[in-house]
Amino acid sequence: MWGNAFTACARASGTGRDSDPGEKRGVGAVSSPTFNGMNPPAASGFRRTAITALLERVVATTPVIDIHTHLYDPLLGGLLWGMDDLLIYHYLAAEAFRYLEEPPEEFFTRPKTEQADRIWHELFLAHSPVSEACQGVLTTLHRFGLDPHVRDLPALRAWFAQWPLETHVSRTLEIANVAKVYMTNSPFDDAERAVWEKGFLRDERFVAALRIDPLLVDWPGAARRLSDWGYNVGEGLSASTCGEVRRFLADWTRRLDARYVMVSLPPDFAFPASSDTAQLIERVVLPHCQELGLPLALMLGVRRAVNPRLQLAGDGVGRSDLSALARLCEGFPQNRFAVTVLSRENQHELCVLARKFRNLHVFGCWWFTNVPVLIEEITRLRLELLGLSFTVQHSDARVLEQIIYKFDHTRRILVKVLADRYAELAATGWETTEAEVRRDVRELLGGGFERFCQPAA
Ligand code: HDL
Ligand code: ZN
Repeated sequence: MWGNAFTACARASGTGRDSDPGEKRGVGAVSSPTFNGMNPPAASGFRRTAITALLERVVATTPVIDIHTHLYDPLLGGLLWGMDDLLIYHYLAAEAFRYLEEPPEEFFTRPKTEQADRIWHELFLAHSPVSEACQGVLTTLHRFGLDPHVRDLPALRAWFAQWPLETHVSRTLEIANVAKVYMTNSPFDDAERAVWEKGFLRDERFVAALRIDPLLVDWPGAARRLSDWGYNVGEGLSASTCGEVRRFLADWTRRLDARYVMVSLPPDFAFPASSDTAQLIERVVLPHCQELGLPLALMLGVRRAVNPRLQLAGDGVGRSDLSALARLCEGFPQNRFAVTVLSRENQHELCVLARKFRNLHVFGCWWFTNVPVLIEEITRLRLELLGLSFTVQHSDARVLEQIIYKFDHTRRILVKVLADRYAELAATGWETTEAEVRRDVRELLGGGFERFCQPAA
């Protein structure tokens, strides 16, 4: 029982009454006495220490299933890695543009190393790297055993450049303790489509997700492309056109062995509606997902190209009307929806909706919410409203090594938040075994999502 695990930890940490071997304590004996029916006091210091020590071990050693990234199977091509890609990541570029004199258009014409030089100077040398994206680079270097304090960018570049990619991929996944990576795979990406059509030997650690934004947010443009690819579609959403779009989705779901279908939608996404987006979701995407037993992953609240001059760094955020999500969950109980929202203001409402609809799985602290202050706030909110039935984090990594810091930072917060919850349990006398803690953490770090993805029996 927790008492054993807990006592062992207390003994190991050499603190507290419970480490006294002479005392025989039965179930509940470790709980604090109730004071005239008042709530027992929160778990005292030594108990917290024991709980935190156990959680640090369990959270660190529980492999993560990373359910949304922009990483690629090494043989698919397009995988970004190494020091320059870490530095020119669009999160850092956006922060550097706040200091750089030159216009973004000029900056983007420069070679990657020159862009990285400028970002390194502005965000690490001329100003302390206190932002989450900057600290992430330093956490990553530290976990590789590198000392960025030398501030020698050429030496850091050379360290990365020496490794064969396959070796580096395996070592990075091992350091991050990530067991599986869900990619973002788009047939609308010309380079990627060509490799899928030719075929390649898959790395089982990288699984596919079919990303269909162009289909849903720019139907006229997508219709022209589907037509070029041999799908007999017209611009109007006739029954035959919808049938052809389903054939397109079926072809690519099969080619990728896609585990879910994903789209990101703007804050003004409405459902039900007469828009192409709503009509295609209702008449094509959801029937396809239901037929193949796939969840539809929705990422809601992104305002694309708020400042297009910043390219990938130019997107912004807006608060979504989540009544659209409520109508989807209610209207399509046979479909499953994995959802994350970009606006902090939408987080509470999303949790309440998840309490109403079991076909809604909440995941991740996406993009602008992937900062410690909000990861902690959002994870506490979800634990207190949803218990363990959500997925704490996805990395959204675009550069291989980012999975190290994105999960290192989340794991630290998860230990803190879970320690509070388990300490509250312990203070009521509820003992949790180490096996139960391991089960709970597995659930939160991707196990629950993979079960959510399984078609109903
Ligand atoms: O649409 C998305 O999948 C977002 O995650 C964007 O790719 C965004 O640019 C990003 O990388 N966020 O972390
Ligand atoms: Zn993403």
